[in-house]
Amino acid sequence: MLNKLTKAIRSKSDLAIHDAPPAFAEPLHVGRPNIGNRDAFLRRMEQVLDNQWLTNNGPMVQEFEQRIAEHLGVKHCVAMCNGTIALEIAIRALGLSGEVIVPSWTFVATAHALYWQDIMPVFADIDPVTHNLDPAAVRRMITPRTSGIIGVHLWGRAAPVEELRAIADEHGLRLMFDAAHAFGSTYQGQSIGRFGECEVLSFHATKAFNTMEGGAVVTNNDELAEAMRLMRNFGFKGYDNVIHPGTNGKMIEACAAMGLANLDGFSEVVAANVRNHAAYREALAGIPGISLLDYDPAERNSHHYVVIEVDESCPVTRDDIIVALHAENILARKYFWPGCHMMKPYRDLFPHAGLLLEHTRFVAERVVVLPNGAALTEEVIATVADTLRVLATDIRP
Ligand code: T4K
Repeated sequence: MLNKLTKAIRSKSDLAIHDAPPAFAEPLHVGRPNIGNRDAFLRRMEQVLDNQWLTNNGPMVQEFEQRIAEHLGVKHCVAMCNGTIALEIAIRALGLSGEVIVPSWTFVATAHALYWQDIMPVFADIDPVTHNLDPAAVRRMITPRTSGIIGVHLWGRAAPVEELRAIADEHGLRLMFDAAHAFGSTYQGQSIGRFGECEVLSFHATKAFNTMEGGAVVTNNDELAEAMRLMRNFGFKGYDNVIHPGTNGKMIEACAAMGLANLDGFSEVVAANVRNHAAYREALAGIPGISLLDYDPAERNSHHYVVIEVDESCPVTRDDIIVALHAENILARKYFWPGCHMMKPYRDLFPHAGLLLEHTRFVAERVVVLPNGAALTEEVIATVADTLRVLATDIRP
């Protein structure tokens, strides 16, 4: 459905913050789901209903796991009900305990998955250019209680995999990745999903590739995969035989059906995102103080996140930009402001964590994530950019 554009934005007086009508009749969301081939999904749903098999490792989930493992070139895909439970189960299966080093600059689920299990997330600073963990900062946070590192491939850009591997090996730590943003990304030409001891994917509705809700742990480790399969199904090994502590982390057949339908259309989603990114680049060029985060042309990336940074040379602040965009019904986001360390559960634990997170604080004050997705048009992108250009250049009172 096309979102109706109501006006052109050429000067300050055209802005909704100055009482003009909003640019869009309906809200323009950052996380609008990519709905793939409806017919393919509905056909698969007919099959699910005909099978009378709705969950508990049904045929759709098994096919989905096989297709994802093939797609990523990894031995095992253990599908789960969401990325957060997948993180929790992976953390348990790896036997993490005590302290685990994570970035603060990530979605709060990365930290929660540890803390929920009485493991302390210890926040290490990031590289302000890549927004990913800074290996030197990781080294600084290691203590005798550290059991592991969770790297996050933020915005689908690979974390410094090799450097983190070297640190983990040197200190006898386990290494896993939160690859929630990185379905379809590569590191040194190889699909994300193959690194660390395991990697965790999210297939949430707002992700480039979605199963409505869903997630998975992918790994080449047979034993780990086996343990996670048990854990996601209460530890059952056949009827009446519980051999492991566990929970309910199962993906349902309807989600797998959505995933299978969407997987066939994923390359089209990426192609649309790449086009959108290029259109944003062109439209945003020359706006003072605003830069678009780049993706490495040598690596694959779904280009799902359109991330801009607002620096000191911009005449308006990042937060003023958010207010002005929202007034136009452009619901841009400050992901992942203010950083996990500033969110109440963690701020209460570590009130001074920010002192060691200089780059996290710096980036958190600058980032705006703009709407993206297969349904976006060039006209919409141009309007988002026009709003930013007028805000940053038309500074007449
Ligand atoms: N690790 C990382 C690094 C992650 O980014 C995430 C999830 C996880 C782990 C955990 O994976 P999951 O357990 O979620 O599988 C959203 C998502 O809920 C979350 O999945 C995602 N990261 C995070 C980055 O974004 P919110 O709180 O921003 O969601 P919400 O409800 O504000 O939705 C975002 C936008 O999308 C809204 O403007 C509305 C729009 N939207 C949303 C849904 C669900 C739609 O248009 N349609 C929809 O169906 O967290």
